Amino acid sequence: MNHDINAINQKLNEICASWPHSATAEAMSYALKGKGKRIRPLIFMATLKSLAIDCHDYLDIACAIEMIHTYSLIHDDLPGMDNDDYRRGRLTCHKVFGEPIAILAGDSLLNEACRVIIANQKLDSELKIDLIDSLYKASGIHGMILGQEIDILNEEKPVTKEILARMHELKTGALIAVSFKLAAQIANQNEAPYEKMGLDLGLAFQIQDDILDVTGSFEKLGKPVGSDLDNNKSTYVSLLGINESQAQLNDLFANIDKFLAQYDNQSGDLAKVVNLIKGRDH
Ligand code: GRG
Repeated sequence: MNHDINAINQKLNEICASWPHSATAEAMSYALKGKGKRIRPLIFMATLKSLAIDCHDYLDIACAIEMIHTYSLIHDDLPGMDNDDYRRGRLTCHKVFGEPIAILAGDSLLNEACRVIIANQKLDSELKIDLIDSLYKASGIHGMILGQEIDILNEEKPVTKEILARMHELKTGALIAVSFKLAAQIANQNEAPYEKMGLDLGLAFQIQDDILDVTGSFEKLGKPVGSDLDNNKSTYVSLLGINESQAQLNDLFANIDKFLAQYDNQSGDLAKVVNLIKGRDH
């Protein structure tokens, strides 16, 4: 796993070095090089490995996913959204570079992610178009952005468990699910079970996030605890309490284990990433 994280970080450094010297590029690199867990690119690489594909040929695609995730974090932290001062253990992008440059940095990461996929040497053009379609569908108005909108429009309102689940499926689940899906597309496998597993894992990830927002610490999380409550957000914990949230989390992980028993290969690469998520404290 550490080897994969190092490979992702090395490739991200190369991508950052390709940008013209500018304040925006500096802000993009600052946000990307923070201590992210690299969960989404690790999922993508582990899924490729479980399908017996050499994931190192597709490190650039792994980085494209991380670039889109990082753009979403920069924009989510802006004063017009969650207005957060800390992310990945240090000041947020807009706190260091100012709001206008942080907006441009997020926009540019979204653009550059597409260019990085186009530049891949291994994939044929048709498959590249399919991958770009899946990734931008998941991160745009059909996925993450719609989830973010539901989140914003429901702030300070009591929401049902169904609305909360849909919001998280789109906001957090879609990008995690597409990390599985892109690997299945490259391996020319049926994408459906991978996407379903990704949505379950995305929801589990989000419930954990809600629990950690209450039980975590600034040192571990790299951001203040209780920020959801401070922003008057409905969370699994505020809706169901810690015990019921934990029970739902256990059910989701039980489903995920069933998937792993069927689809993970003997090297257990996907199980390693799932275990990383199961045991996370930030
Ligand atoms: C602004 C378009 C737009 C979308 C924002 C993903 C998102 C939508 C907002 C992030 C807010 C948030 C903290 C959601 C909870 C789940 C989540 C995505 C946590 C951050 O992901 P990690 O834990 O972060 O993988 P690292 O820093 O490890 O990469």
